[in-house]
Amino acid sequence: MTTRLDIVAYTVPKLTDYSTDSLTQAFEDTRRAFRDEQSAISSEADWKAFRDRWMARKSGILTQINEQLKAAPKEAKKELGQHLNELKRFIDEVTNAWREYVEVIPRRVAISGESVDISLPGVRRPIGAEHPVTKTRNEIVSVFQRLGYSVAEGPVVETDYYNFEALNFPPNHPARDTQDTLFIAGQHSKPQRERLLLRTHTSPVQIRTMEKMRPPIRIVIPGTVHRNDPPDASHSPMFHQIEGLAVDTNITFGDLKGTLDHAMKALFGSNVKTHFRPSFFPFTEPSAELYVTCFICGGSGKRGSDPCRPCKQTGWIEVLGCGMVDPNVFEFVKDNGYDPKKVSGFAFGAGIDRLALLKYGVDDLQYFFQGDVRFLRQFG
Ligand code: 2NL
Repeated sequence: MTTRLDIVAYTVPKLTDYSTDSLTQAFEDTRRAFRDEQSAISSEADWKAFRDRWMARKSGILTQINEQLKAAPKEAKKELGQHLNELKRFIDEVTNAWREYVEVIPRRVAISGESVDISLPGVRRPIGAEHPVTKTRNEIVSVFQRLGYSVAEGPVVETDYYNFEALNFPPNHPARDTQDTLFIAGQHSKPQRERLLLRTHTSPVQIRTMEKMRPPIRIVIPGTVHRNDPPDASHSPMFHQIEGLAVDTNITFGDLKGTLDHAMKALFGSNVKTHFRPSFFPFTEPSAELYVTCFICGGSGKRGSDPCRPCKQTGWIEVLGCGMVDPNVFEFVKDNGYDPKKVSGFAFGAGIDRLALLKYGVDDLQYFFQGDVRFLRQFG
């Protein structure tokens, strides 16, 4: 059968030059040919011929390109393979859309108004990709689940009591000023501790969990938090945190160090080193910032002859804050078995978004919240 495809038919060139430029050009030509042929389809017969030409197992164009991959010199195989995979994805997407248009819809139209043919295939929905923040969150959660931690969650709209007071931020204490809080309007008639706000950290859930569960406990709490920060490359009024808490008899700073050192090796690779530097948080005493050797430059502070930006040439990256739970915090949940004379605990908190930026080498936080599939599908 003669179809309009013959006019623009494409033949796979024999590759002799495996340089990056030449491979990129060859695959660009292939994609252009594919698009040209596809735009020439005007009937179901065209569609079938087109599908066979590109997809047929035996000598379709994709198969022919695959043959070339086998024949390619070893050094070029990886790059050629990447190009081929990208081409396959592209072709799959287009052909699936066409199959829907040419095969499924006409059959559905033909039966409409009569009965429903339940043997028809369903509408194919494109498969999404896991969001990089979700991916990072799940990885961290898994590491702690393997250590026996449970996952707890709690409300995003919180009271002043759970977000500040029970975490050892007394009313009017300057520590509250370090977080620019978003309050629900019109609550001045309420006592301060009952006023509602968007939680500025996930810590309130730890208090809520301690009210419900007696020690010993091991929990991690992932979730969204809000602060009144204008959006830029490293800030967003909504972002994600994960916090952890372990309370038992005789929990020491050594347990904190061992647990977090293990977690960092599980997340960033067994060769990272950890470093604890004294810090301050209202709810822990002593408090520390945890640094890991920069997983971008391997701790050297340099990328080739350029300075390493993520670690500012120090070779170390700050990943989270941590410390031993302040006895003042336990006082608020003392009646449920958390007498600071009998139990001790450690806690930590990390910004998931920041870790995801570092992990995936993304240079602007805003990409995470724009929902652009061209960005998101790169993490599929
Ligand atoms: C950071 C630091 C931290 C905690 C969070 C916590 C919670 C309770 C008691 C004690 Cl209920 N501590 N959480 C402790 C130390 C640090 O977060 O920089 N987060 C992004």
